[in-house]
Amino acid sequence: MHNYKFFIFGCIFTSLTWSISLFMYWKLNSKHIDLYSQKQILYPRSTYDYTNKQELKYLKSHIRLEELGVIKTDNDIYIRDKGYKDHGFNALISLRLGDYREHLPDTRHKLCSYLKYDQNLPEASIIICFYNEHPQALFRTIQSVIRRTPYNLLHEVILIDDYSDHNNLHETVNSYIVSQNLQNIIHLKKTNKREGLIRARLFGAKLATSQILIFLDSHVEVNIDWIQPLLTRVRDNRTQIIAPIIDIIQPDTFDYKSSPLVRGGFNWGLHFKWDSLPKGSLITDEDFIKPIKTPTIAGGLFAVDREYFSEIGEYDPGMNIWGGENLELSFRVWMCGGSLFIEPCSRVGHVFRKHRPYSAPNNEDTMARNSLRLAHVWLDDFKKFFISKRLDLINIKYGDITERKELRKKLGCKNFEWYLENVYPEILLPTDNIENVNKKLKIVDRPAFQPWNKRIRNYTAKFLINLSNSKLCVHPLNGYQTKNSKLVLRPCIQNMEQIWYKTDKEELVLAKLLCLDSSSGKPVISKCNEIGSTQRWKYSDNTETALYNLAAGTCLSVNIKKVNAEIVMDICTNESSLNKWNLIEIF
Ligand code: LR7
Ligand code: MN
Repeated sequence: MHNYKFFIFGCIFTSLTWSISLFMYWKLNSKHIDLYSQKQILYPRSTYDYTNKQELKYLKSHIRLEELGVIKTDNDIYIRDKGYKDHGFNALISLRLGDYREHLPDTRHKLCSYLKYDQNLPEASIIICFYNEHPQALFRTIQSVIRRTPYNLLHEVILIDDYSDHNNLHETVNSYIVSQNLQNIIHLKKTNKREGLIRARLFGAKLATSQILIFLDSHVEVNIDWIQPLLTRVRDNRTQIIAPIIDIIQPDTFDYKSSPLVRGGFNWGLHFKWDSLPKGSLITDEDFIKPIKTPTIAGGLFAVDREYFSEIGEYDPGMNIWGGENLELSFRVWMCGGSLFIEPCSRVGHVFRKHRPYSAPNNEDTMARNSLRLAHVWLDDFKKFFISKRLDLINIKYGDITERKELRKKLGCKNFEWYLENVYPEILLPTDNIENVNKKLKIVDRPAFQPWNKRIRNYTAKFLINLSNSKLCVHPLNGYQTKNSKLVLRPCIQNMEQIWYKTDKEELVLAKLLCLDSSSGKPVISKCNEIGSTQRWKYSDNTETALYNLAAGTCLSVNIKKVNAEIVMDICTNESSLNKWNLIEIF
């Protein structure tokens, strides 16, 4: 009996201690979560309310992102097309996404989520400069930073408006900051004239006050726990500059896609490019979370110790508007005693636009100017490879570079040959003989990855596209092999001209050759570009279905039901029978 009592007490005592320790453990671990949600209360947000779901029912598409591009009015078309022109992406979707998206895929390797970061990392000043940015793209950049950065690690966000001249952009951004009650953390400043991203960032860096600077482009979304790996490494070694993995935000749909682990390189045109990792770099799971030593960084997103940034010579203030500063910084850091790494557990999505939507004053080729500057300061004899590739630049003025040359001397930097041999030994030189080339090619797996690499196509079905209640099918006007051929209605016939192959990436490939594409406003068949969007088509059924294009936000239609009627893209309505199709399967 006695023993039994002890046993009961024992049980109660053990469970109590367990509960207390579990509670303590939970309390400690949730510390950063608490701070995080406190922030959410401090900074309430508005999100885009998509109310008109009724109209979309017949598409039977349940993914919100896919509905966001739907065109309903002429004004929608205007917003979309002006957006492509002014920003290089689908601004209708950007607008409707609003200022924050809660759910981004966690694109990190699974081991990253088990890492515990030090709670007392140094604080960061985030510097974002922008020129005529689409407001919602900028707001998402800001909100993603505010909401996905632990409260105690975010010292300030410094927004530099590089003398934007789009309608009241500065005012719009300013009122947004006030309306969100973010004045204490976001400092918005404007340059006195258009400076370009290099001098705009220098201006921002001068205002920053915390130990670590993080530069971001104005159209990014930072992902879960993005900042901790960057801060940890810069704190542990102040001469390392650390970049995240740059995930891909697709410009037509704003789909967020994971990027593989790659590193930065360059070619003799002095263009940045991505390279594969050396063979054997990624074998065990742990390999996927190790920092990646990189010869160059892309330039837009990186963390650096503020004092080190200044010691090493910041940026070359003689560089204009855009281009080259990323390679200049990369060469300088490696040659003058620092190093560059990519942290695979830090992920930031960046909108890869269809084209650069702005030019420089007087149409200056600033990439050429800036590349000449960096070649003359840093490349030693190797600059001949660049110059001989770009004889067209011979008369271009690149300004005075004395100060940058002095900086190189003052810092006692190593030469470019050292850099090539020690940091980027696999780069091919125009003077390499066959033997050398083969030796270098063995270091890495080639061809190197680019986000839009070729892939193997998987076909999942094949069919004719028949206009409902008719005997007419979609047919290429100039033959199935002709790129950019328009499409018309012709009597249905089972041959190469009319058999469409559906792929697992939602493309429709005519005769396994060219893809149905909405990119030029009118549907055409064009080279399959492997990045989807204008070539991605949604349908709900095989009969009486709409064929909805994800990037266009409109549906495949005709204006009249007759032979040779042109196929067009039109607003998706349920009433019209001129946009309903039967997909007649062929086995
Ligand atoms: O005159 C200007 N003033 C500015 O403030 C021109 C641009 N900007 C701003 C602009 O709004 C943006 O926020 O500067 C930022 C970068 O300009 P982008 O987005 O036009 O550059 P990018 O993404 O096309 O190009 C890449 O290369 C550039 C070379 O100068 C910069 O280093 C960019 O930061 C860099 N972007 C990235 O590294 C993101 C990943 C791309 C890749 C690969
Ligand atoms: Mn960019």
